[in-house]
Amino acid sequence: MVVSSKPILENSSHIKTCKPHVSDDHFSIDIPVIDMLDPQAKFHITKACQEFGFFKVVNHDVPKETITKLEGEAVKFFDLPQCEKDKAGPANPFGYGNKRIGTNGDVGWIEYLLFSTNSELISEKSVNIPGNSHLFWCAVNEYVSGVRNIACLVLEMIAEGLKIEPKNVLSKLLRDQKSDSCFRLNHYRPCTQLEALSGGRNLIGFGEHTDPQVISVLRSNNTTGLQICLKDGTWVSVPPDHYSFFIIVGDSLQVMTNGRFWSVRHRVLANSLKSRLSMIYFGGPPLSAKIAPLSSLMEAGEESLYEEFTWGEYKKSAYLTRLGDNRLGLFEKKIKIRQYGHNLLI
Ligand code: GA4
Repeated sequence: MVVSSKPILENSSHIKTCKPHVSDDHFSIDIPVIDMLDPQAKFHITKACQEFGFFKVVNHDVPKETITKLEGEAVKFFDLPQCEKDKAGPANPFGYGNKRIGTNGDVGWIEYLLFSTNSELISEKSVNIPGNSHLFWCAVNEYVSGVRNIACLVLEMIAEGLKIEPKNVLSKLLRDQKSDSCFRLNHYRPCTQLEALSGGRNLIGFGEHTDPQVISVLRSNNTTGLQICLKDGTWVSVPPDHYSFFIIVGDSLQVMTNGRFWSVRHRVLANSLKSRLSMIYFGGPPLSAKIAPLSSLMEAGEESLYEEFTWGEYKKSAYLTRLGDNRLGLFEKKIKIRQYGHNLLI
């Protein structure tokens, strides 16, 4: 993918574009869809995590009202005048952010709210939402509790699918009172001058990246934009589905499965006509948790592909990187060969 860092219009240094990919219009793959009520779901999930690092979940038990309530509150917030929204910022890293992503110069056609969330309630004091924010926080907490449950259920099914004990070995990281998870509301305004601005190129809403955490749960309204990168490097568009959730394997889960699962690169392209609103829960472990391959998963003679680190160390290093960097690369052991179906180090 070619990303241009050259401003296309004067005073538009925040705009990044990429070449339209042949797959944008002509090619789409069948994203795995997991029915949470299917008795075989754990095997389908495991396969999807290995092949795509990504899948869609249907027949979950988060009520539609929980979703629509938060969607309504988020729309209300993003509809506020700019000076009101700015009261909830800047995002360092938590709060309201506009165009800037992180602290290392990444930009996108986006505005967002980012909160920290452990297993307890998200504190009303964590970010200053203007006006009577009680309804907003109730909606966020109800939603986060629902998607955390989905993330934990998926992690338990993964443990079962991989035949690792105990079943809650992964989910307990997210349920821990000190879990370092976060939650993000992203708003991509329609870019009406898209054609003129980008000269046929696509405008980047949120640049390509992998999620550093264990697992992420994403949903959006019915506006397109999300793309994932397949293992062969092809970008494919993911059709939106406003009452389903998309599960994204994060870097930490790739490490804990010693590379069996795939932390998928993804990005969001701006839309010229419709605004896109997405909400993502990033399930992270406590800062002190060791991120290393699960011993019960390792085959005889199999070595870890990664140096040992804690989530706190990885997070610190991640925050020094640019969005699109290969963060895990810094922690990969240098020399490895593949033999007998598993990894050996020399
Ligand atoms: C990517 C996934 C999550 O959105 C996020 C992002 C975080 C941020 O927006 O502050 C980071 C990015 C994300 C990884 C590298 C660093 C940190 C921006 C950035 C350039 C909240 C997260 O945890 O990591």
